[in-house]
Amino acid sequence: MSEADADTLFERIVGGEIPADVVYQDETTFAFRDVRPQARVHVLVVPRKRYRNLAELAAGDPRLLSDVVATARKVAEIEGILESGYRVVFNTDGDAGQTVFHVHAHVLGGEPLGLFGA
Ligand code: DGP
Repeated sequence: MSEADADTLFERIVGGEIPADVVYQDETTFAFRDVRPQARVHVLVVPRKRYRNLAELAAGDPRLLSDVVATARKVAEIEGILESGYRVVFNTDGDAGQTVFHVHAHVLGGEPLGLFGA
């Protein structure tokens, strides 16, 4: 995939142009299953409006960031992992391994998760 394709990938998923397993959507956010799940539950939450990464979203529209986090909670509720626990990860740029430059929260759970960075 070219860099430009990777940049617009999630916009095309949000727009329905590329199919995805949608878990939840509302006016400002969109949640769908990760195509390469790293846990029994692995859902991506994106704002409909594209920001490149967490740093740009936090600086540009903190309210929209709070919508993304609220949607992560909704996803946990829908997936039945609110009580058992879940992890929210925003990979941000190079060392974190971000590959798609449309900010997204990974919502992970449904099983015990390994210790981070171990
Ligand atoms: P990150 O490394 O944080 O940028 O994560 C990007 C995630 O996006 C990665 O876990 C795999 C997922 N992904 C990539 N392409 C697609 C796709 O076409 N559909 C779906 N559902 N997920 C994708």
